[in-house]
Amino acid sequence: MKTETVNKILAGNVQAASRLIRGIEDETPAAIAELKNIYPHTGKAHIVGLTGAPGVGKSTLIDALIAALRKRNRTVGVVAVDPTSPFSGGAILGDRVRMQQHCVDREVFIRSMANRGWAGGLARATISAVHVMDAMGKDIILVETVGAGQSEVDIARVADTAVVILSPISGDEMQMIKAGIMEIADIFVVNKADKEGANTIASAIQFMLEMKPCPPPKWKPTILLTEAVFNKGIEPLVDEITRHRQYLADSGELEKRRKERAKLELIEAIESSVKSYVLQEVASDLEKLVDDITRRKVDPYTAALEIINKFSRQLKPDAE
Ligand SMILES: Nc1nc2c(ncn2[C@@H]2O[C@H](COP(=O)(O)OP(=O)(O)O)[C@@H](O)[C@H]2O)c(=O)[nH]1
Ligand SMILES: [Mg+2]
Repeated sequence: MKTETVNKILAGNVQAASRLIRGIEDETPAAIAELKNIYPHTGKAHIVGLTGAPGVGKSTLIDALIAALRKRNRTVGVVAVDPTSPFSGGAILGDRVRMQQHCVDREVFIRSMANRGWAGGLARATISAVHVMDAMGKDIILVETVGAGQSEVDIARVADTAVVILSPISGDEMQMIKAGIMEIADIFVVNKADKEGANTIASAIQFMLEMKPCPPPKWKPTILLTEAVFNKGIEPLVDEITRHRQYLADSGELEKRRKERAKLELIEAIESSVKSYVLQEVASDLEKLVDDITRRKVDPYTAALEIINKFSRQLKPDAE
């Protein structure tokens, strides 16, 4: 259905898009319903995830990438998932301020997602914001996430192309390797190459890549050195991102990745709908069950199974 909001978003209207994303963050029913109308208009953008520990230079790099992409006449969307201080409850302002220079450019749309502490919602809100920007017609959408298992947003679940960023002074390489983040990288960036130790990190990544299992993967990740703050190494990064998109399309991998993501999104949607439906239905019994569990009359798993069994009997009246 083409509502007024949809028409505005398809035309690239920033206010309408912002309003919808805010609605999705707040999980208002109207915004969730509007997503349904947006969805048929998505799937065109190249979604690029940029992940790395705090301070490696992701935002600075994105800033430089925006400028380089605009020079190539590509329209850009940015979704920044910020780590949130549990005290302030707000997104870190720095990112917004730093990327502000592009705000006047109509072809660039930037949103910082604030994690207000709701479980599982951040991933969903992020993916939805990506969908909105996709519908707006952005050619490329950059998603900034904090890596190393600190974020609930897994870029592999959002992005077509995963860029993993390290820096010589972050000292988080081992952590990244442990967290399995290296495996999802399509492109490696060693930022702050102006600092000592960049080549050491690049060699360590190279060494690790050579230990990849047989048969070797079709796509061999490249390791690029950048100095985001001095705008160095940005053009080769844009080239590599573009090359990866081409590889995805040519190899059939794009289709495969998008299918996997659609499946994850579906499963997540089922989980959350079933959960809210069941909880609503058993609301009156919940208190009693909780009491029973607290008194050790029943364990949580058996109690959960009993609820589920009750539902499946309702769904299949002939069973039993
Ligand atoms: N020396 C140096 N500093 C950089 C470089 N890129 C970013 N920085 C600085 O590193 C700090 C963290 O950058 P930021 O983009 O906020 O990192 P993020 O947390 O990964 O988004 C800032 O003070 C940047 O100016 C670089 O290439 N070289
Ligand atoms: Mg940042």
